[in-house]
Amino acid sequence: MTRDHAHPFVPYHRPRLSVTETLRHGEDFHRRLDERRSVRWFSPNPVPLRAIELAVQAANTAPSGAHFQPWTFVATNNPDLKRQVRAAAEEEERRFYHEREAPDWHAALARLETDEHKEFLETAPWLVVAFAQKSTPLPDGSLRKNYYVNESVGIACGLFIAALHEMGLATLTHTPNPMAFLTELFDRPATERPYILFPVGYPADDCEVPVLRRKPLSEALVVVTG
Ligand code: IYR
Repeated sequence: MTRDHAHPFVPYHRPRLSVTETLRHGEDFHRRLDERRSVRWFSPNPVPLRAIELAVQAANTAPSGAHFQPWTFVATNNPDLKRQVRAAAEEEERRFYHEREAPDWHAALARLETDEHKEFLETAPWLVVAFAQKSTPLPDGSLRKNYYVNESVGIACGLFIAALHEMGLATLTHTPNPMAFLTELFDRPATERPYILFPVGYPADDCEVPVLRRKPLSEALVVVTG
């Protein structure tokens, strides 16, 4: 295909798999992803920074609105900072669980047996916060508006989670409510807002997860044949 491009394009080729191989790759990938669970009990064993870098590199391959890549991942293994994050998150969560009128939430969350105690925010060797950039300051001092920020950062976070899982690491998509305290603690600009807080580490040896079932494909996929 030859077009007169105003911007540089390069050919894009992927190895053409046979149909059998196509399906085998899909089955293998699904089988591995299906072993992932959100974890709330972490081993304190250290995780090298390189593992976090690799997961963020995977996240950084996400498609994004206008390819503006509107995310920043901020990682810390600083015990003092983790303690401050935990204290602030638990204060918000105490309000959520005890003071706010949230009966619908409480019923929906019952089987997860979550409460306001967030020990994992200190036990997990790393905390990684995904920040969403509503706009991005450019070198010339102007502010670029970003598009489809939620979708873009959501996809990046999905890839981040999958990459951690591939490395045998675990995480939790933790969203203390509200999360504004993270902007301050991590000294992020006002153009960014905290999106998801990920504790990252190996699951604790005695880690348990609630018994949940994934909805069957028949509920997840509607096929309209032509
Ligand atoms: N943010 C609270 C409550 C909570 C909300 C949802 I939706 C969950 O799937 C799990 C928990 C907490 O982290 O405990």
